[in-house]
Amino acid sequence: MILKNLTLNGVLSDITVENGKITAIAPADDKTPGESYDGMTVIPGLVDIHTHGCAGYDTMDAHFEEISSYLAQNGTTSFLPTTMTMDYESIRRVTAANRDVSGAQILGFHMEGPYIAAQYKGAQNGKFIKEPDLAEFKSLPDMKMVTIAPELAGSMEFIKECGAVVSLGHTAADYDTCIKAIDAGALCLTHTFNAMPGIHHRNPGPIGAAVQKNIYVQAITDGLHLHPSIVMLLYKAFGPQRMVIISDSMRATGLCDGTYEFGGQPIEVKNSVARTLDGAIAGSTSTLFTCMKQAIAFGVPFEDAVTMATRTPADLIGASNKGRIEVGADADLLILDEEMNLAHVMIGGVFIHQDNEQHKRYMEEKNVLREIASKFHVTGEFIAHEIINQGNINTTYRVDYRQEDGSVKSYILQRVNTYVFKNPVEIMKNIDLVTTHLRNKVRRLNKPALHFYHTEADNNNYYVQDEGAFWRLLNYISSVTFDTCDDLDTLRGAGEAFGEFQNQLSDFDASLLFTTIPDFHNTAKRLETFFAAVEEDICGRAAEIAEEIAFIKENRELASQLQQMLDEGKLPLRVTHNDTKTNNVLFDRQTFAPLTIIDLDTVMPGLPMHDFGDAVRFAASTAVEDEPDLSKVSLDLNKYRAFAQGFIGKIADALTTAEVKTMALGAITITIELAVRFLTDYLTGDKYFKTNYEGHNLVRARCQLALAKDMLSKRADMERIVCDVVGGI
Ligand code: GN1
Ligand code: MG
Repeated sequence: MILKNLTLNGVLSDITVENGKITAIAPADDKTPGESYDGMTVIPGLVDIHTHGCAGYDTMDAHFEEISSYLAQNGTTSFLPTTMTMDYESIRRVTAANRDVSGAQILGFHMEGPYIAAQYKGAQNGKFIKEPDLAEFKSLPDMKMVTIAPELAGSMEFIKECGAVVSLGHTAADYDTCIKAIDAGALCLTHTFNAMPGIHHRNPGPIGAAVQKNIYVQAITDGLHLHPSIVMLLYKAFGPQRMVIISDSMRATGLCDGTYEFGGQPIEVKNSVARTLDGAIAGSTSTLFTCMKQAIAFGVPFEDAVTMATRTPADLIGASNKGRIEVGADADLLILDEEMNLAHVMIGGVFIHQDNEQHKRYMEEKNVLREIASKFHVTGEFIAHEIINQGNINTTYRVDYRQEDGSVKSYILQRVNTYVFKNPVEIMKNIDLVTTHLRNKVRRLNKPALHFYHTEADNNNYYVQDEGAFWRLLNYISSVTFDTCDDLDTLRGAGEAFGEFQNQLSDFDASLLFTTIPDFHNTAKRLETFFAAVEEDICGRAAEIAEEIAFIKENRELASQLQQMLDEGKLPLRVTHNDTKTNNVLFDRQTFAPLTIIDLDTVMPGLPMHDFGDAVRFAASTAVEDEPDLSKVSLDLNKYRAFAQGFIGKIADALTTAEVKTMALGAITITIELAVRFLTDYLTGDKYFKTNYEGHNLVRARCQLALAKDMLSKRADMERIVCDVVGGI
């Protein structure tokens, strides 16, 4: 696309944009085809390296869609969401939030505190202030900038080692300390003059040091934080290559006066000025575009003010494709009308519209989820949602609520797949019984337990929407999960967790449970269904899987053995989980100790060999469950042993000899069974498992069959390992 007749640095120009980049800039030429922007000016999209939020949202809410959309509409095309002085977990949540946003792009994060001086905390929350902690900081991904007070113990080492741009701020440091910090690598001052000592002619402080060393200075040029003459003083001392305009905007930006939350404290916004209850200014309510225009009004030449809000901040954080109109740079552009008001915004080569599709979809989904979640007993004010891409059956979201004290409480909201679970009410009855039974046991272990919330209207642990959509809400447990895991201790832990789960249910009366999916792990029946689907071949896909069919036929007898033994009464039924993928174990974020088992939909009478088998086919494989490159797929016997030690170690006392002897067979059986289930779904039109692409079920099935083949070749080893584990107990 060619944008024609735009004034660029005073020259009438045509700008070519291709694949999100600027690919040509030429003097305007009447013969060039394209959209004409007569009388309009083009500048780079603004880059805000210090913003806490806008439009009602704060970076600490860990949701960026609304912020990103509002910033984009107001000319900021990329930014560093800036965190507040708060606890580690709250900051970590921000860095883990979804960054696939419709508007302004996230270039990384700016961490403002907690390594700051209490005396100059400004609107930061003093409760969370602490000394620099390098290990903690390094565990937070994509921190591009950090504001610290250099007088704190450990600062100099932190500045040298932290790997981010260090900006000095919220500091009481004197000139000499700041010079030392700059020599150690500090590169910037944070909202210069605000939250630091000013300049005294014999005591020049941080600003004197910044002048001396010619580092970058951030300035909030909203007309409130700095007197216009001070804006000019900074401009004259530092120039457009060193002075960076920031907004330091907070969540009230774009909204009316009122009371808002900021870093866990109440903030009063009156006549657009935000203050804490002690009167400290608490960020601005201006966008970067407004700040830039203010700087121009105070006397900064237009082109220099633009540079200070675009190229200079981009250079400071090493974003060399941002903040400039040059061939090869990202096509983030603002088109201004004759009064220098914002007319059009382009991000990555695409014009931003009020009715942006991605944003609209997000907002629609949000409204639905807000409505559904409100049916349950929840506390706080709904902030936003995020999809959790896990599980092949149900659809799972995290929904976040802001509490009165400013903290965020998350819940899990899940839509149950009623194609798979024909009778979800029975599932919820099972879950109620099972969680009640488990809660009593888990309490003693001081571990978190799953809790399903009830609806306000009917006191059910589920809510059915008009169209029949079936929803449930449960507590969110902060944790990590693994799809693959190389650490043997963690795998052993997962085994122990599933083993413990089974033990905890050993005194549970199985007759109370509904069968949620009949014949779920009846492998013999699964095979029958498969061969019937091959016969019918309703999608015409059987011919391409001839090889797979042959393998399954060959192993039909073997894969049916466990079911036969069960039918003959040679194996006891126990209450089992039946879906023991290791990503159904939640682990502690720091210690990787297992916290709890999730996904209780299929808790039913079953065989422990199936639970063992399902877990090892998932976790002891050398590849993910749907790896297309079969040469990568095999059973890792070390991982297998680790899981066996954990799982069998916990339940061995209760196992019969027949169960021990068929443990390895359980792994082979369930791997073939799952391949058969994926293939049956493929043959019948992909209705059961969620798929991410055409042919996904076939890829999954082939991967499971490759794994089953490898297991068959290692069967003797697998059996020996089980014997060793049992013998060693
Ligand atoms: C399904 O929903 P999810 O991803 O936990 C399936 C399991 C399969 C698994 C394969 C109710 O589990 O049986 O092993 O996919 N659950 C159901 O990834 O069919
Ligand atoms: Mg499941």
